[in-house]
Amino acid sequence: MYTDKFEYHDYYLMDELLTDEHKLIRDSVRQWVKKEVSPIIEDYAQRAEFPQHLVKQLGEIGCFGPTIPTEYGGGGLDQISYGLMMMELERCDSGLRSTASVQGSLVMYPIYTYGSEEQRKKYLPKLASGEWLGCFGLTEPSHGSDPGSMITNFKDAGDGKHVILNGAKMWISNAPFAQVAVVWAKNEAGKIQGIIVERGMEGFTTPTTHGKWSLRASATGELVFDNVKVPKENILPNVQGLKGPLGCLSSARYGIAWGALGAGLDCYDTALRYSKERIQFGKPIGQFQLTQKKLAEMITEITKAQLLTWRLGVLKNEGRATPAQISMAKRNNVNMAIQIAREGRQILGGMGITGEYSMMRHSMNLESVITYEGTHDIHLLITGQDVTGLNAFK
Ligand code: TGC
Ligand code: FAD
Repeated sequence: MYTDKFEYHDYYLMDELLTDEHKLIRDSVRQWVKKEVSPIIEDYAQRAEFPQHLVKQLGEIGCFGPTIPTEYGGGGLDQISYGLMMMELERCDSGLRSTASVQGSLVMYPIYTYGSEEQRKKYLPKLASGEWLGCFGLTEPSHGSDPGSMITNFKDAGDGKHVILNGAKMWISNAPFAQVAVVWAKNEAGKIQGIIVERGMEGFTTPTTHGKWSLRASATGELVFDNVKVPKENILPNVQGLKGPLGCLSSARYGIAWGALGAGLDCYDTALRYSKERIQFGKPIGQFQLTQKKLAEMITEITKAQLLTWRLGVLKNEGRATPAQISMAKRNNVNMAIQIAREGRQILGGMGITGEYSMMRHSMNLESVITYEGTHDIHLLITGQDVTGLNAFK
């Protein structure tokens, strides 16, 4: 069974940039992960099962919507606290972080930012506590990188109280277990709006996606809307257009940048420890120059990513982080983590492919992380557009 022997690596003394509260938050999430999740996560991933019992606990330790004000059940914390939490969750498993980032950044964030006061009061406390799980429906079978072309739509039901929702969403994290879905759909004028759909509404189903080799401990599914009658009061009133869902993605991508750092740190830590213990040709494999090259490059990339992410957190706290800066960090850090997982697995030799170590699971998980919330290439093009002023998408 995979156990948690993790040691933190802080080559540039980044801890000195954190407050005592930040360190307390990080360490308490780390302790929870070590006790409650690390001993079971490999089994759940092997069985492709979602550890549903952790949802309530994630709420209890404050991992759902930590930056949402306390009056709505959130933590009222800053962006670096949020990032540190995501780092600790993804150090264990990207699927665990996915559950939390969808709930906080993609479900609570839009309800808080674009919702009415009634919607905030009705949904946020239950989502914060983990009593309800939420999901976010943007991607469609035929529209992934280009969500602006979506076809899911709603029309007035003619009774003055409801709209009729039709369409389908695909690849939706948390969908099979979610009580609430924040769905992005076009209104009769063709403008994108957010609408809250609840489990149990007639015509709404959430088939599970089977056969994934990645994020196996995270539940993924579809959202199918067949003439679903949704109360008009469930429409998010304060945003129209693609900037609504993309604003949520800015929050989630920021969390992923921190999360990927966690996965990279865990892979580096595992590889470093193994390199000192494993003897071949009469010496530890860490003594060979080729192994040292791998490890030295890993800690260099981790340190660069730590600096990038911390600075982004400061800018985000000040309300100055741009979507393009967030894209750069998401892209860089996920790529850094996936490279470290691949190189680290090689340091472990054959043992690297087993569930005795976290490496292969991280490596497979990160194949999703490098694709969702905007692919590696989409983020490159966002940076390209930002620096040239020329749009490659149009
Ligand atoms: P474009 O014309 O560029 O923009 C439309 C409007 O949106 C504004 N905007 C943003 N606003 C806030 N945050 C951002 N990050 C923003 N990016 C753009 C933009 O200013 C504009 O506003 P306005 O007022 O002028 O209308 O849109 P486009 O159609 O050309 O598309 C641009 C593109 C390709 C970058 C974008 O669509 C994109 O990011 N595509 C990738 C799709 C994506 O990331 N999907 C993610 C689905 S959710 C998910 O994967 C969850 S996984 C969760 C988990 O398990 O952890
Ligand atoms: P496509 O858009 O078809 O892209 C295929 C390839 O074409 C990619 O390599 C892409 O980079 C490339 N490409 C596309 N356009 C361009 C271009 N203009 N220039 C150059 N290359 C281009 N979505 C949600 O809404 N909610 C969720 O909770 C959610 N969870 C997910 C969980 C998992 C496990 C996965 C795998 C996905 C999830 N997604 C979710 C969907 C995810 O956001 C999409 O998979 C992603 O945005 C890419 O869309 P696509 O898969 O349709 O690929």
